[in-house]
Amino acid sequence: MGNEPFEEILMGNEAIVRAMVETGTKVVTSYPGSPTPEIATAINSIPEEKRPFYFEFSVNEKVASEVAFGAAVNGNLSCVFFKSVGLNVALDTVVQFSLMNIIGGLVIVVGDDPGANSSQNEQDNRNIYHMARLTVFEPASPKEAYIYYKHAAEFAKKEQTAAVLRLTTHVCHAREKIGFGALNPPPLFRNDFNRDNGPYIALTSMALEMKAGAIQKLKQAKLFARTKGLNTILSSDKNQDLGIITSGLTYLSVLDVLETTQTCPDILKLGMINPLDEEILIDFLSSHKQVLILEELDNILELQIKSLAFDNGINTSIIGKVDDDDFIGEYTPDKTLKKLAATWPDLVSTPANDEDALFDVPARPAQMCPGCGHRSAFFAIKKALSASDITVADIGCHTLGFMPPYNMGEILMCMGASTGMASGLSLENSKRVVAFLGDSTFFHAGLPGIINAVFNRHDVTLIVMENGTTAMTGHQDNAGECISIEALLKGLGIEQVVTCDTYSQERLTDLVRQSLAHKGLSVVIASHPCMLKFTRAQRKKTGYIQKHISIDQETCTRTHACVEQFGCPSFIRNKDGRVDINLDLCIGDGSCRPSCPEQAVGFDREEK
Ligand SMILES: Cc1ncc(C[n+]2csc(CCOP(=O)(O)OP(=O)(O)O)c2C)c(N)n1
Repeated sequence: MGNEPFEEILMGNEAIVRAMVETGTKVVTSYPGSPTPEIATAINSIPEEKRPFYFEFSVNEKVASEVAFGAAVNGNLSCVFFKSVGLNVALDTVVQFSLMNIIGGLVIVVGDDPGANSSQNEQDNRNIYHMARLTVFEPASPKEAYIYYKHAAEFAKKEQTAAVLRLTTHVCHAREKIGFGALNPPPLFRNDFNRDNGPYIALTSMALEMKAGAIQKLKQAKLFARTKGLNTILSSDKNQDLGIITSGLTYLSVLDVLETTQTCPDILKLGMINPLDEEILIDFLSSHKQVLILEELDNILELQIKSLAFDNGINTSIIGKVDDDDFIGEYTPDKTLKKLAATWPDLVSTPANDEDALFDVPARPAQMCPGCGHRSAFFAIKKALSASDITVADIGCHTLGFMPPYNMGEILMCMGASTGMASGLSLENSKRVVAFLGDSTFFHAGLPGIINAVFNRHDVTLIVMENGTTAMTGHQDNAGECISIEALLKGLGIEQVVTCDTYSQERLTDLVRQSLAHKGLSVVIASHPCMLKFTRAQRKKTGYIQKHISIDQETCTRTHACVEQFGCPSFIRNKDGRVDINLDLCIGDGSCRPSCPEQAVGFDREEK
């Protein structure tokens, strides 16, 4: 990263890191989650000694927000970033931010995920910013993500507050050529915390006084948006009757669709979506006969704009969401085209049959990687369970245990919820209840459920799926690197805590049986390093030779236990029943070998 201005094609997530450096951001914190983890990858690509700010992965989004806040009230411009549902975890803290005098300024980058591409829901966090009285900047492209981060930082510093940079999946992941600014020498770390900069204790009447301050800062936000020209009108001058109000990526979808039309409605693009600038909206509404509001997910803009029109006696016809489908999924150009065609058939023609546009691509379900320790764990644990046992999943790579052939994990909620749900299910229940939990999730939100089970003596067997990393989101570090989960659980007074490598499948089956027989909370730590991370590291070493598994075709009786019970994607079952190994996938770990009753699965000749 040079000091001079330059141009480069970068992802939105990467461009934000340059903006952090250019604005003199001093402290950055996060808990990983799509669509934002590449922000951390870009940060980590700067060697620590050259990085002009402090960065940490905190144990969860709430703690990450608190660390960034602490640094910001000490006078340092700070940033916290996480995914959509991360805001749920952080909310108890984040909802207080607008009440505080954050002297250094704080930027909260949240990646929403319309389409639930990599999330357990597609919640629209714009609902929350209104309640939390937070100013929200919404870029439409990677270039704008870079520019709007700088706006958010400037505003947060100026008003001594927190501001949100709202991203969505494709703004994070798209790539665009961006012109970057010059770097000034990084500011020094500040230690300016002083209670007189507060009040910082929001209790009783102070909370109300502080709320009045939050309302004032939102008014300043509207002025800031005007000075920066964040809410802009794109006018073709040909069609003054029709207008569109939109924001974020949907704006680009609208441009895409309207590229082919003869006339183009005027477009009001909102770059600041909370608070809304009533003045520009009233002007726009009053000067058009019909206005279509195009927004992904909920009808947040629509409800506010309709109420604004009502209060101001504006008769413009305002069209928002019409059917349930309008609330679901991404506003891709296809979907936007359909919506525009349904609203203004004379302007945009109805798209040809959908089927024509689809490629016939076979579905490719998510699955665990070859050699994944979780697969060995599920294979072994299944042998210890009976059909009546209830299995409760948690979020992580191990969630995939719900799929065939393992079929373990019949209910899933959110990170860390498995032990609590299992406790509830175990009450007055003759069925045994087994919960699963990943190691990163253990520290993130898993511990309170475990402590609750100890405290209230719930009869649950918990299996901690320990792989030494936060695998699902791209191998980020977690607290398990320096804190022993086994020691921690023993310290909580849990009597039955055992650890087993998941490749020792017979032993793991035995330990799960023993733990199920134990009354109260019992824990099995099913441990094996993430093999994707491990093999990647191995391949970087010189002289590394890839091992493979081979099948002795003379011994193989074609029972297919390897395919049907172990289910590693490296096995290929041919039409004639013969099983082969896909050498591009197989990592030669051998964890599949115990699955063959005939012992026909061995290592390839080279390794014997
Ligand atoms: C509140 C929240 N934050 C972040 C995520 C993204 N996420 C999904 S699973 C996961 C953690 C996975 O790590 P771990 O528990 O160790 O299981 P593994 O994938 O390694 O098996 C994360 C961070 C999420 N779903 N919810």
